[in-house]
Amino acid sequence: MEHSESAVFDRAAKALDTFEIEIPSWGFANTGTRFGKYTQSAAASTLQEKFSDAGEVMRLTGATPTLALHVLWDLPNGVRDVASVQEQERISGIRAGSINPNLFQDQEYKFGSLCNPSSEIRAQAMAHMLASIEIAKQLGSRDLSLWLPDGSNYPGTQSIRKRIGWLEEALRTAHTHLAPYQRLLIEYKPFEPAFYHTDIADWGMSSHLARYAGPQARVLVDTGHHYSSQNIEQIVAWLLHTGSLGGFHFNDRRYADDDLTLGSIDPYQIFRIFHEIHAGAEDGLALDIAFMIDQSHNLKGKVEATVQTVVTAQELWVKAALIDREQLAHLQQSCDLVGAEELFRGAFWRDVRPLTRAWREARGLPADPLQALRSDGYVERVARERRGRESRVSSYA
Ligand code: LRH
Ligand code: MN
Repeated sequence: MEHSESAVFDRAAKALDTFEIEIPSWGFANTGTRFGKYTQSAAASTLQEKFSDAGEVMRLTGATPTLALHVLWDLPNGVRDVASVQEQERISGIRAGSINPNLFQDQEYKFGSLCNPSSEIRAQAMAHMLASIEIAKQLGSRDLSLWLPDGSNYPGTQSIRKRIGWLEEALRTAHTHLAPYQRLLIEYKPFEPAFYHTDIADWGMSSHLARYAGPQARVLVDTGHHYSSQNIEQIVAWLLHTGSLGGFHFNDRRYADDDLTLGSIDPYQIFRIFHEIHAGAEDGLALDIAFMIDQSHNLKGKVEATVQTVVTAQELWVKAALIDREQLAHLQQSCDLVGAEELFRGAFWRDVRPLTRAWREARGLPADPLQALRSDGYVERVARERRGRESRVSSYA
């Protein structure tokens, strides 16, 4: 790999030019934990406000052209709300991204949705899945991103294998309703809200269900959905190798599914994941990976936390892009452990902020998006406009 300053900048610019990350509408809403929700006057609660905030993040970063939508939170009237989403797309210049069904709020889903022992309730859940796919079709959204809270809290209280059978059939049926360009992303999570078994608990279960459902189904990796001792980049390597990686929900955590901002606890984790992806691309793997953020900003300013997250993701993406993988391959082949580690970790230590700043200036973007946000008055303006509506807290967490 060439190491001249211009070659390094070109490599960084090439990586940043193709780096896009989707932001979640729910990241702009008032959220909290079961112990409390600390509302913010600038928080978004309407579709217009969520698309407006997404537009501000795109204006400052140039890397977030799409907004993930959660059906019951953003389209409470189902397909009838598609026109209002399209209206906001026109006004904000932000496109609707992945469509996320809500199979975790209705009282009927106490014992599960697609895995519920009641065939009536399974049918109700399937109806919501198909309505979500129809919404995605009308919006031209490619990804139907599915997370199920389904599971149980006590041993012996549910048939795990019966639930697998119901799930296989449901996802295969859903797959038959996808348009040819669409994908079904299957997100796994080891626990919460279920605390004995979760029906889609790990990458193996999600991979099987994707294969069983059909060729347009893939695995979605939420970085917060792993036991703390799990090697997530190894899972990513396996999913790249088996061609079943569809996308990521990026966030960070110290303990469980904490949904903290990306890179706030373990930035090296995301760097190691990004390395696997760059390596896969350089080895010619046909990659089609949706990068998405899935966080809840309970304490940080919501637009600020989102801009901070995008900037951090861009920096970690460039650090990993600048690894001299040719040289690394030699050191790995010769088992020069310290040599390989120093090269690998050295890329992580590298301060790439001068490169990302120069790339932004070259693309007509603010060199420091966070600083630009702090001085452009957007948050103060929307806080004035939205003051007095803090109480409208979304039902998320
Ligand atoms: C579940 C999850 C899922 C979403 C929700 C907002 O923990 O990660 O992706 O539906 O958060
Ligand atoms: Mn998620």
